[in-house]
Amino acid sequence: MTRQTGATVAALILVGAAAVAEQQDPLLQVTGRIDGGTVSLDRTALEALPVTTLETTTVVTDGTHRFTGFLMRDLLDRLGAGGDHVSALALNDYAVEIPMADFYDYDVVVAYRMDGKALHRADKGPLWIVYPRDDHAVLQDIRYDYRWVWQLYQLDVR
Ligand SMILES: Nc1nc2c(c(=O)[nH]1)N[C@H]1C(S)=C(S)[C@@H](COP(=O)(O)O)O[C@H]1N2
Ligand SMILES: [Mo]
Repeated sequence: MTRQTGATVAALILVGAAAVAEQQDPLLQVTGRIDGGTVSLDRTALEALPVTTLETTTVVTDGTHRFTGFLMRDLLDRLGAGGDHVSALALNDYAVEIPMADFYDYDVVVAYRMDGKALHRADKGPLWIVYPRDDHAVLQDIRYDYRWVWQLYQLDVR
Protein backbone atom coordinates (compact mmCIF):
# COMPACT_ATOMS: atom_id res chain seq x y z
CA MET A 1 0.00 0.00 0.00
CA THR A 2 1.42 3.39 -0.96
CA ARG A 3 1.65 6.16 1.57
CA GLN A 4 -1.14 8.03 -0.21
CA THR A 5 -3.50 5.04 -0.20
CA GLY A 6 -2.77 4.46 3.49
CA ALA A 7 -3.71 8.04 4.27
CA THR A 8 -6.89 7.74 2.20
CA VAL A 9 -7.91 4.55 3.98
CA ALA A 10 -7.25 6.19 7.36
CA ALA A 11 -9.34 9.20 6.31
CA LEU A 12 -12.21 6.95 5.23
CA ILE A 13 -12.13 5.09 8.55
CA LEU A 14 -12.23 8.42 10.44
CA VAL A 15 -15.13 9.69 8.35
CA GLY A 16 -16.99 6.42 8.96
CA ALA A 17 -16.37 6.59 12.71
CA ALA A 18 -17.54 10.20 12.80
CA ALA A 19 -20.73 9.31 10.94
CA VAL A 20 -21.51 6.50 13.39
CA ALA A 21 -20.69 8.69 16.39
CA GLU A 22 -22.91 11.48 15.07
CA GLN A 23 -25.81 9.12 14.54
CA GLN A 24 -25.57 7.80 18.11
CA ASP A 25 -25.04 11.17 19.76
CA PRO A 26 -28.11 11.85 21.90
CA LEU A 27 -29.49 15.32 21.20
CA LEU A 28 -32.28 15.29 23.74
CA GLN A 29 -32.75 13.54 27.05
CA VAL A 30 -36.20 13.35 28.63
CA THR A 31 -36.45 12.53 32.33
CA GLY A 32 -39.08 12.57 35.08
CA ARG A 33 -42.72 11.68 34.76
CA ILE A 34 -42.69 9.68 31.53
CA ASP A 35 -43.34 6.01 30.84
CA GLY A 36 -40.30 3.91 31.67
CA GLY A 37 -38.02 6.60 33.08
CA THR A 38 -35.30 8.37 31.12
CA VAL A 39 -35.01 8.33 27.34
CA SER A 40 -32.23 9.64 25.12
CA LEU A 41 -33.12 10.60 21.59
CA ASP A 42 -30.65 10.99 18.76
CA ARG A 43 -31.23 12.95 15.56
CA THR A 44 -32.69 9.93 13.79
CA ALA A 45 -35.24 9.38 16.55
CA LEU A 46 -36.19 13.07 16.65
CA GLU A 47 -36.56 13.28 12.87
CA ALA A 48 -38.83 10.21 12.99
CA LEU A 49 -41.45 12.23 14.88
CA PRO A 50 -44.13 13.86 12.68
CA VAL A 51 -42.39 16.78 11.00
CA THR A 52 -43.89 20.22 11.40
CA THR A 53 -42.87 23.62 10.09
CA LEU A 54 -43.51 27.06 11.53
CA GLU A 55 -42.83 30.45 10.01
CA THR A 56 -42.29 33.15 12.56
CA THR A 57 -40.22 36.10 13.63
CA THR A 58 -38.15 35.70 16.78
CA VAL A 59 -36.88 38.28 19.25
CA VAL A 60 -33.27 37.40 18.49
CA THR A 61 -33.16 37.24 14.68
CA ASP A 62 -34.08 39.59 11.85
CA GLY A 63 -37.12 38.93 9.72
CA THR A 64 -39.20 35.79 9.41
CA HIS A 65 -37.69 32.32 9.53
CA ARG A 66 -38.97 28.90 8.65
CA PHE A 67 -38.42 26.41 11.45
CA THR A 68 -38.62 22.65 10.99
CA GLY A 69 -38.98 20.18 13.82
CA PHE A 70 -41.67 18.39 15.80
CA LEU A 71 -44.47 19.52 18.08
CA MET A 72 -43.54 19.36 21.75
CA ARG A 73 -46.91 17.75 22.52
CA ASP A 74 -46.28 14.96 19.97
CA LEU A 75 -43.09 14.04 21.82
CA LEU A 76 -44.68 14.31 25.28
CA ASP A 77 -47.75 12.30 24.22
CA ARG A 78 -45.58 9.51 22.79
CA LEU A 79 -43.56 9.33 26.00
CA GLY A 80 -46.70 9.26 28.17
CA ALA A 81 -45.72 12.44 29.98
CA GLY A 82 -47.73 13.39 33.06
CA GLY A 83 -47.16 16.32 35.36
CA ASP A 84 -47.99 19.98 34.96
CA HIS A 85 -44.73 21.46 33.82
CA VAL A 86 -41.51 20.71 32.03
CA SER A 87 -38.15 21.96 33.15
CA ALA A 88 -36.07 22.70 30.06
CA LEU A 89 -32.28 22.70 30.33
CA ALA A 90 -29.83 24.14 27.82
CA LEU A 91 -26.18 23.44 27.04
CA ASN A 92 -25.23 26.87 28.43
CA ASP A 93 -26.84 25.87 31.79
CA TYR A 94 -29.90 28.01 31.18
CA ALA A 95 -32.99 26.42 32.75
CA VAL A 96 -36.63 27.42 32.75
CA GLU A 97 -39.93 25.86 33.79
CA ILE A 98 -42.59 25.70 31.11
CA PRO A 99 -46.25 24.95 31.94
CA MET A 100 -47.42 21.78 30.19
CA ALA A 101 -50.53 23.70 29.08
CA ASP A 102 -48.44 25.77 26.63
CA PHE A 103 -47.94 22.72 24.42
CA TYR A 104 -51.67 21.97 24.25
CA ASP A 105 -52.80 25.60 23.90
CA TYR A 106 -50.24 26.37 21.16
CA ASP A 107 -48.30 24.54 18.48
CA VAL A 108 -44.94 24.87 20.22
CA VAL A 109 -42.19 23.43 18.04
CA VAL A 110 -38.86 21.89 18.96
CA ALA A 111 -36.88 22.98 15.92
CA TYR A 112 -33.81 21.27 14.50
CA ARG A 113 -33.67 23.26 11.26
CA MET A 114 -34.00 26.93 10.43
CA ASP A 115 -34.55 27.97 6.82
CA GLY A 116 -33.77 24.40 5.77
CA LYS A 117 -30.38 24.22 7.51
CA ALA A 118 -29.58 22.18 10.61
CA LEU A 119 -29.24 24.38 13.68
CA HIS A 120 -25.79 24.24 15.22
CA ARG A 121 -24.75 25.34 18.68
CA ALA A 122 -23.49 28.65 17.31
CA ASP A 123 -26.93 29.45 15.90
CA LYS A 124 -29.07 28.34 18.87
CA GLY A 125 -29.07 24.64 18.02
CA PRO A 126 -29.03 21.78 17.93
CA LEU A 127 -32.59 22.15 19.30
CA TRP A 128 -34.57 25.35 19.85
CA ILE A 129 -38.03 25.67 21.43
CA VAL A 130 -39.99 27.95 19.10
CA TYR A 131 -43.42 29.46 19.88
CA PRO A 132 -45.88 30.54 17.16
CA ARG A 133 -45.56 34.14 18.34
CA ASP A 134 -46.78 35.70 15.09
CA ASP A 135 -50.07 33.77 15.29
CA HIS A 136 -50.98 34.73 18.88
CA ALA A 137 -50.58 38.25 20.26
CA VAL A 138 -50.52 36.87 23.82
CA LEU A 139 -47.24 35.09 23.03
CA GLN A 140 -45.52 38.38 22.21
CA ASP A 141 -44.50 38.83 25.79
CA ILE A 142 -41.37 38.47 27.90
CA ARG A 143 -43.01 35.66 29.90
CA TYR A 144 -42.96 33.57 26.74
CA ASP A 145 -39.62 34.85 25.45
CA TYR A 146 -37.99 33.11 28.44
CA ARG A 147 -39.40 29.79 27.25
CA TRP A 148 -37.77 29.90 23.81
CA VAL A 149 -34.94 27.74 25.05
CA TRP A 150 -32.13 27.47 22.53
CA GLN A 151 -29.33 24.86 22.81
CA LEU A 152 -31.96 22.64 24.45
CA TYR A 153 -30.68 19.25 25.60
CA GLN A 154 -32.90 18.04 28.44
CA LEU A 155 -36.57 18.07 29.41
CA ASP A 156 -37.52 17.06 32.93
CA VAL A 157 -41.25 16.35 33.24
CA ARG A 158 -42.54 17.23 36.71
N1 LIG B 1 -30.16 28.35 26.12
C1 LIG B 1 -30.67 29.53 26.43
N2 LIG B 1 -31.90 29.83 26.03
C2 LIG B 1 -32.44 31.03 26.33
C3 LIG B 1 -31.73 31.98 27.08
C4 LIG B 1 -30.41 31.62 27.49
O1 LIG B 1 -29.69 32.40 28.13
N3 LIG B 1 -29.93 30.40 27.13
N4 LIG B 1 -32.32 33.19 27.40
C5 LIG B 1 -33.80 33.26 27.36
C6 LIG B 1 -34.29 34.62 27.43
S1 LIG B 1 -34.22 35.37 28.95
C7 LIG B 1 -34.83 35.25 26.35
S2 LIG B 1 -35.54 36.78 26.47
C8 LIG B 1 -34.75 34.63 25.00
C9 LIG B 1 -33.89 35.47 24.12
O2 LIG B 1 -32.64 35.46 24.73
P1 LIG B 1 -31.32 35.99 24.01
O3 LIG B 1 -31.60 37.42 23.64
O4 LIG B 1 -30.26 35.86 25.06
O5 LIG B 1 -31.09 35.11 22.84
O6 LIG B 1 -34.16 33.34 25.01
C10 LIG B 1 -34.36 32.55 26.13
N5 LIG B 1 -33.69 31.29 25.91
MO1 LIG C 1 -34.69 37.61 28.51
